[in-house]
Amino acid sequence: MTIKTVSTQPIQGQKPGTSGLRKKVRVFQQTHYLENFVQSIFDALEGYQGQTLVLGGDGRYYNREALQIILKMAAANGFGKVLIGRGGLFSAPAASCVIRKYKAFGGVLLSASHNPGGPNEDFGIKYNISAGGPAPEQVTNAIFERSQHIDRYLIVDAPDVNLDSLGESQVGDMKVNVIDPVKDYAELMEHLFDFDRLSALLAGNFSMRFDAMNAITGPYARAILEERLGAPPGTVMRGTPLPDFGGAHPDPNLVHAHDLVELLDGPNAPDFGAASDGDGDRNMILGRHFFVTPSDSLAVLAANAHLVPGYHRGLNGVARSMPTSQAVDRVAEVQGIPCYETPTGWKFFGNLLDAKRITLCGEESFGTGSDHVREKDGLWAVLFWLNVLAKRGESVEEIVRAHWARFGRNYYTRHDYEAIDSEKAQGLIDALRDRLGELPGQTLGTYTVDWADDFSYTDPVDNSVSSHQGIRVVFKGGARVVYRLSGTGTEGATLRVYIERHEPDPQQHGQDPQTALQELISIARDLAQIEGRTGRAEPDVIT
Ligand code: VG1
Ligand code: CO
Repeated sequence: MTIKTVSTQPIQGQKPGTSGLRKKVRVFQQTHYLENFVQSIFDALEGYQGQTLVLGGDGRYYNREALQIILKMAAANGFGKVLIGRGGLFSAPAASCVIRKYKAFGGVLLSASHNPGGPNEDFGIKYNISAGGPAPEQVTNAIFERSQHIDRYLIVDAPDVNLDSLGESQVGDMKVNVIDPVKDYAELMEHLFDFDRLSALLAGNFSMRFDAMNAITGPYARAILEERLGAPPGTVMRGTPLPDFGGAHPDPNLVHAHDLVELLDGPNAPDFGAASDGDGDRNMILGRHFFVTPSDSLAVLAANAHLVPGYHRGLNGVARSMPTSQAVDRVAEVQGIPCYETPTGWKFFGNLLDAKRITLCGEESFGTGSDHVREKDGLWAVLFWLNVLAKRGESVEEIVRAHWARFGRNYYTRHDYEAIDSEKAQGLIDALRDRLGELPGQTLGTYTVDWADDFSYTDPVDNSVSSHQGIRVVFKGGARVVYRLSGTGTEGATLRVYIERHEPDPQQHGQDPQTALQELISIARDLAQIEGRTGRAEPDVIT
């Protein structure tokens, strides 16, 4: 095999964010840009000679070209074998499943998740470790560090691999195995959930729709829901992954999954609706005329886990990202299990899952998962809900309302201010940080600040510290406002403001969250001087 050593120079700003490196496609297409980052990943790792690498992406624009480059670089760097999904496809949770099942050294995943795809849109790359999850901060820091000193990369001269037929081929001295991207994942799901009961549910009067948003979960949802469980054809909407997601935004929320939302709000609405994102790790859950917030979804799954075969023995513990509502904390308290609060991003759950301290975890950003893989998992959450629905024989709304009646309702909303000037955004956070000491005791409207901090996390397993993870302002009685800057945006900065309060009184559970949180929302705006500092009177997106 002929290995070429290509000389190169560091490129500014190749710093991995919340989940890897995400930039515009045209940024990735610059000379040496992708190659530099891939070589930096390999240079930051040790001991992979002759080992297996899992490779795949969500099928977005530039996926295939990037995969061919990475295959040739993996061969040049000495990997023994690559497992790649047919068509270059893997959802994030399926890649995690395959890494674990075949004891791979790690995986390189290509996606920009819920961000749009296409020549003028977004692309992304991240590295997952042998446990199957996103690389922890020590590794991503080492990759970044390397990218700032890189002077060469290695690549072999070889023809492109045919990614469209299953089977083995060779790139240089490295084996390439094109595998079915769905099979191993589907087997894992069958092991966790009661497929007989799910088939019976879907064969009866129960009706559902799943919106794959022209993204990666289409093939998975069709294979599992329609082919294996017998849901009628057409249950899966927008089920073919397209390089530009059909021009849509593959973000499973009330705005971007509007066709599904309209169906569930309309006459003859199905009993259940769900959607997943670009790389298949997010989920949105809908009942007939009813939206389940991701924070509530995590709490409901935790409270009902014993009804599902894979979790019938109960949970070791649960975890949520810091800005996620505290609904799951109350379930953990009642169950007498630990509840951990981690920084935003799935990588922080990895150690807790590996150490068996937790079984379920989730984020407010439509992410839920468990110890079955090391990524959040959209379709898994859908199957979990279906299993709970089948077992309880109640509607989505009945289950959630009963949950609120028992645990109280955590009114919750997230307000995003997108593409704001990066310096102004940082200035706003810095100003809040400077005032943390003077906030406790201050009365704002009917609320009094109890305490405030800049969230810092010490990993209970390896004691690593991650600081500056978001400003928390907590009021007496437990209501909170959290401010943080996004680590996944590709244009300017995105300020996220998370607002929450607990309502124990069932008589008060029928309000719209924006109304129930009205006072806190205006306190949050004033406290951070959002309009004065960013010029934005209203958020761009309200979830
Ligand atoms: C966002 C979410 C975060 C999630 C991350 C990756 O990050 O808030 O909860 O883990 O996206 O999700 P940020 O830094 O923009 O707030 V995914 O589906 O893009 O892997
Ligand atoms: Co995603």
